[in-house]
Amino acid sequence: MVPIGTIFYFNPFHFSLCFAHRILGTKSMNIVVLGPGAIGSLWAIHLKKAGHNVSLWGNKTQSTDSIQLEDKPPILFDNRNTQALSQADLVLVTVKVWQVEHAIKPIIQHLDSDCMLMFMHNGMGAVDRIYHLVEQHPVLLATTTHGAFRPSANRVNHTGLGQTQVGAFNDKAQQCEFIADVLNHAQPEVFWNQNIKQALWQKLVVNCAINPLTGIEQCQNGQLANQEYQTTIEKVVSECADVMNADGFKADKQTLLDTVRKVIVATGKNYSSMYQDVFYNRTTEIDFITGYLLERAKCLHIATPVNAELYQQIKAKELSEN
Ligand code: KPL
Repeated sequence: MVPIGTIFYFNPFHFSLCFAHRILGTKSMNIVVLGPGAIGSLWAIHLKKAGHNVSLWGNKTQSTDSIQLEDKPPILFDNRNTQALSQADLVLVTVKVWQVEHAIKPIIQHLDSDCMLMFMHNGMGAVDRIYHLVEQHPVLLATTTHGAFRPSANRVNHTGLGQTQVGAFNDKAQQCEFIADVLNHAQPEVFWNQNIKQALWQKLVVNCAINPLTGIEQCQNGQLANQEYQTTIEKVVSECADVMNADGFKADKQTLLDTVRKVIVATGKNYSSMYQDVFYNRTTEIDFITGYLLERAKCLHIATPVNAELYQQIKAKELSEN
């Protein structure tokens, strides 16, 4: 039974691109969530509840998998179903940024070339690296401030309401603005952003300021409000703003610093993703967060000594753990 209020969409690439989003009421979307971690699981549940055909593509080998949102009844999904891939209108890629290439390579052969690929992860630069594999598809980038946590393999907790921004990475995706409405209907609020890279840069600055420091200090985000960290945070943000400006993006140092401080307060009780990766001896996202910044800084001849020092400290931790 389809929930009341469900919005249905045609894949616009299967017929008229311009008017597709107006022709509602006929077909729900086929969606595969590639990498159902905390954020992926949250989207899988909400998209399924909104009436779409959602299946998962995760690490587990069994053909079905269930996810439970907080203490609600578990929801069953197909898992690793190649037919679901070949029928997919949208693949939502929510693996960690350093897993993108490994995750995409085996599935791409199964997808229709009109299938949209939406990448939602911390960090930048991963899609540029694999673009040659996906260029025939509409490619979208997304960034979200929803908080999610997986207390166990089949459970997800929604730890903080947030917003999601979506935008086109390539020309073929310029016509996919309707996807923001689809996602907004499932888990608001979702906005289409014509300049998604600007939004991703802003998130990158927040991550450059919070993630390495909390990983090194092994502290909650809120602890970074202490006086002892202010000079480092200010320098991190200032270097980021210089790189952003040189890279052609808008960046005001004070505004960025205010945003970082707001996130530190708003997520004060959180353990950042890098804190957790360091704590559990996992590969961190540093190469695509501070590492991306350093890469752009090198190309643009901008000095970033404080970010470089934080990068080295996290890399040293990664090496000593592996
Ligand atoms: O995105 C985050 C992360 O932990 O990766 C922040 C914004 C720092 C929230 O914890």
